[in-house]
Amino acid sequence: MKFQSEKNGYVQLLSPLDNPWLEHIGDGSFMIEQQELATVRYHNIPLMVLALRNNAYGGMKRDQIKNYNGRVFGTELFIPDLAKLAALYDAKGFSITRKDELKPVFQ
Ligand SMILES: Cc1ncc(C[n+]2csc(CCOP(=O)(O)OP(=O)(O)O)c2C)c(N)n1
Repeated sequence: MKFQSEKNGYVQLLSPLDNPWLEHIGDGSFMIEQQELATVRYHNIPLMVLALRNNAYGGMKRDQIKNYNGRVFGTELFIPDLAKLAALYDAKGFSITRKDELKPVFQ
């Protein structure tokens, strides 16, 4: 699957599935769209997802702290075990906390 950004900002599907894809995403955004893993599973799309975990809509939380006198509302999240969630969609899930754990997971 290849996507190419166009000058006017939209994204277009250029070719059928051919290469594995890596998506990197925040844990909050992942939770909003995680049901798309069902589509990925249904069509056997070769996708890897790297979800960065901070248990928050981090950018929004930062802006609340900075611009609203530290008043944080609705931006701290409960995020379940995403490796277990992956397993429910027949995907392999790994939880890592250190940089040196990354390479073995990709291999
Ligand atoms: C469907 C949808 N709903 C809401 C938003 C608004 N939105 C933009 S970024 C974001 C969350 C970002 O949190 P996270 O992905 O955890 O990244 P972080 O800021 O922590 O790095 C949200 C809810 C969106 N982009 N798309």
